[in-house]
Amino acid sequence: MRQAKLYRYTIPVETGVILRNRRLKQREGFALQLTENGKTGWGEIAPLPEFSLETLEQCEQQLRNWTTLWLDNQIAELDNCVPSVAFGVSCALAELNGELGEIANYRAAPLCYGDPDELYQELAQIEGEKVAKIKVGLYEANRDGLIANMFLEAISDLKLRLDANRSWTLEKALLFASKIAPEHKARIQFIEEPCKTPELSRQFAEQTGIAIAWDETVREPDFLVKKEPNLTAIVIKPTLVGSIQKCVKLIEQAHSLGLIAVISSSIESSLGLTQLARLAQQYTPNTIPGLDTLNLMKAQLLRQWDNSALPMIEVGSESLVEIEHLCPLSA
Ligand code: OSB
Ligand code: MG
Repeated sequence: MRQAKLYRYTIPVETGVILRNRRLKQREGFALQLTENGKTGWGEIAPLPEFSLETLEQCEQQLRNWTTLWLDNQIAELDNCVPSVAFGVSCALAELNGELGEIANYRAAPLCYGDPDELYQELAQIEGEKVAKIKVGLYEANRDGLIANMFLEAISDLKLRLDANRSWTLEKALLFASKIAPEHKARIQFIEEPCKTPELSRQFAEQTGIAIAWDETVREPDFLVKKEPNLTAIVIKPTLVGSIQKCVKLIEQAHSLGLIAVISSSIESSLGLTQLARLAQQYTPNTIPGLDTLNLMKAQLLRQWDNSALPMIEVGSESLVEIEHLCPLSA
């Protein structure tokens, strides 16, 4: 017999500069638990304000509809669901069916929130491939360029990922690039979406020889993975893209074209984040995923992230409330 429980969670969070226009204080979403023949699977459904187009109310409605069909053994399509629902439900199903490997890729590209000293200390502890990510485009392009160049200068085996979230004009992006010493440019693994449009970002890459990656562009309705000059990677944020199956298709297309596919966080709780780390291990084992966001949160949810010391929210806590327990109508 099948059973489903739907929970609603709230976790205090400090998103800082990650969300540019809004400082989230609370991360809110759903956890779905599916049970069948004594096995269970969990999924997290957490649309990200400012990035997701769907609301929590829409998600709840779709989750209830999908679950009702599933309990009744009817074919419940995920393709018609909003991305956060499709991703979370596909995770619960994949766990239930034993299709999501247990091993997680906890290697992180440490995120720099503006203080170079902090990043410097974090990098010193990393063994193996040193990759860091810096958010740029928040302050002076000039300053961003000086800081990036300083890191590349100071740490000779460092590779940098930069992320401008489409904030620069071509002129500002070129100003940034002018501060990077030519011999350091190749160690910028990519800069995500430097300019306000993909076309300007292409021009930036062509003029500077600095590699770029698509993130926002991947989520545009007509997006197709293509090989382009100076494009090294696509960033995949499953909560914003959709089901595991849809993400895997993108990963396979990217790999077949020689592009890196980076699985990345939409600030999920440790429940979704550990599943992203497992997906990364399974489908992009040679790439460091972009999952260094747990520390924005004040607690973990149901699953332990690596060796994090954050307190754990379990079932029964007032931060994780059961809102529905569904059994098949025929039972
Ligand atoms: O722009 O990549 C982004 C998190 C939430 C929303 C948008 C973004 C992010 C991240 C996640 O940067 C961390 C990463 O990708 O390394
Ligand atoms: Mg990005």
